[in-house]
Amino acid sequence: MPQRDTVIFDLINKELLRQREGIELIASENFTSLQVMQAMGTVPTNKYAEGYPGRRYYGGCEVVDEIETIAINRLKEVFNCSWANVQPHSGAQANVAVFLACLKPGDKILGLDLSMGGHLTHGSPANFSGKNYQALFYGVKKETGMVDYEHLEETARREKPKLIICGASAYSRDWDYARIRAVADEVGALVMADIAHPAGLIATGLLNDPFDHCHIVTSTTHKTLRGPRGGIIMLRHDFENPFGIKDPKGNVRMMSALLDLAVFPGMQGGPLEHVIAAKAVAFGEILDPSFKVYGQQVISNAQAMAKAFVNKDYQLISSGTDNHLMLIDLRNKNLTGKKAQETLDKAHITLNKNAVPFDDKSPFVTSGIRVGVPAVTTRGMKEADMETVVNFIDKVLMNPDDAAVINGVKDEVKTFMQQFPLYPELG
Ligand code: DSN
Repeated sequence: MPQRDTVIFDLINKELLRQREGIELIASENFTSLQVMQAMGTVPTNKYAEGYPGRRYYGGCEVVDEIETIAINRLKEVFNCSWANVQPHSGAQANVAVFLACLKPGDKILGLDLSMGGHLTHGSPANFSGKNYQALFYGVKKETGMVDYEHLEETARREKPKLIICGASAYSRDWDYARIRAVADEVGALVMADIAHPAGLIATGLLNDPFDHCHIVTSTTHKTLRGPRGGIIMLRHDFENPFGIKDPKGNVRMMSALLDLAVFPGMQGGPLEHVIAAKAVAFGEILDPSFKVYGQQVISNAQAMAKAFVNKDYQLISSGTDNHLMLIDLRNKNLTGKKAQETLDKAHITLNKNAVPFDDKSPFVTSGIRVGVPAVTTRGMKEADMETVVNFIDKVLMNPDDAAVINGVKDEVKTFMQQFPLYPELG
């Protein structure tokens, strides 16, 4: 056997230290439990298992069949679904599979504009979704920062897309899924909800439930769901594809079968059974009542943080939050998102620059930042800690070129974070 790779393991330890000492506010990040992380580093990584439980293309799949079946069953219980696929390697892959199962190349899709908080896979010209399909967009209202449902409805009625996508990466409000379904039914479109960001809050009943209104729901597993990095696809109610997409043999199949075929062999090969094992562990944790307490704390923390920012005259898009994140326009502070992100990084406060709706700056610079609380809530922070975190952020942003102030905050952050141990079992 080769010698232990100390170069890489030293870097992994360095990353552990970075995560421990800093304040993690990237809205799409979280810290898995130790057992979720441990499940990922296990022997199913060695196993090829193309296919699905009970119908694989390789021998020796009896154990991974059990693992994958438990993952599917637990996920179905989490979201009260009739069908789920746990194989997508990421949320983007989950969305690719939905497009393959539902649409023909060139079909029209309608999603939230990336520059208004949407996601690359919802039709961006830089992504497969914008290259292979005719992408149309709705946005948010300039005055309120809320989804412009009238614009969505007008566009749907005029363009008659085949797929309407709801969901976002930088939107702090809940969704009116019933309203989107109503116009979709009117124009003959399917509705896909990409709940990657708020999934953990939906799973615990703290936000509107998309499943009765949206034909198909996709998500990542690593954001508010607090699982390993990965994707999932779910149906509460199965149905026939209304657009005549058939399986490779030309047979009409239910959407669940088309989605399974779209994931494998449509766009992935062997599933990552070690990650599926970790997904199963995470879904088990979500089914425990303690996960709802976590979700409630996420929302309380986000609201406490939003209030603390507003008290310091930061401008929040839509003036607040219903979920785990907030989007802040920094133009009244004479800062760009890029400068804010880079300066906060120096104080070990991690977040990301983000375009704000109707931004006049490029996506590399941006006028805003996105701030999320799932990770710091997992670390054990409560409402009062949000005020402390906002005070750190404000001190840095008000002194962006003062190295002494920034280093001082970095030291304060390190001391502060010692109250919130991360993976103490790892030494
Ligand atoms: N990159 C993710 C996020 O940060 O929201 C979305 O895929």
